[in-house]
Amino acid sequence: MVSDFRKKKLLHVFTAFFDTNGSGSIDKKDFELAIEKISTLRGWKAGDTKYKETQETLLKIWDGLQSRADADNDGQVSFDEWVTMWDDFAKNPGSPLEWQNLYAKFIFQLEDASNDGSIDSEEFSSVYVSFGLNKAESVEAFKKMSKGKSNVSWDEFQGLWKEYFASEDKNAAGNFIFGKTSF
Ligand SMILES: [Ca+2]
Ligand SMILES: [Ca+2]
Repeated sequence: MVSDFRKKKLLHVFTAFFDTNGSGSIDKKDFELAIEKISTLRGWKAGDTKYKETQETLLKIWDGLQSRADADNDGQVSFDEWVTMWDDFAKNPGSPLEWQNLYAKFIFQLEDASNDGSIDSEEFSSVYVSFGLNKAESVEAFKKMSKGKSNVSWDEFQGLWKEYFASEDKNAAGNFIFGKTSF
């Protein structure tokens, strides 16, 4: 059984970051849209190296996600399939799937716009605003996640990431890594 609290966290990531076209399930089209959206945010054009890298990474993430989560093989990852997959992760957060690692790294690097190996409040909140989240809430979420520090490193982020998907503790700092302050 996955608790309501964890389900709400999973729903937030599903809705805000994966089901890009709002169809109620995740499929390849969502990733194609996300590639466009992120490239527009960063000013990359089709043919640019960064555009191609983003496309390659996101399509790899989709392949990995679909092959592990799409249990009924209909080309769509439903919310129930999503929850089942993350519940498997939560049982053994030390052994993530390859696509889960890729996605964690992708989000971190997307936020680390200055490419100095850590993310700050402005970098964090501007990415989430581009995904439709509220700026003030994202800034607040950063404060909670960083416990008041101005930066979060990749090492710290990986620990916070595990907490997001596995922790039942409502006060865990990891609950805030996706820009939301309450569930
Ligand atoms: Ca969709
Ligand atoms: Ca499915």
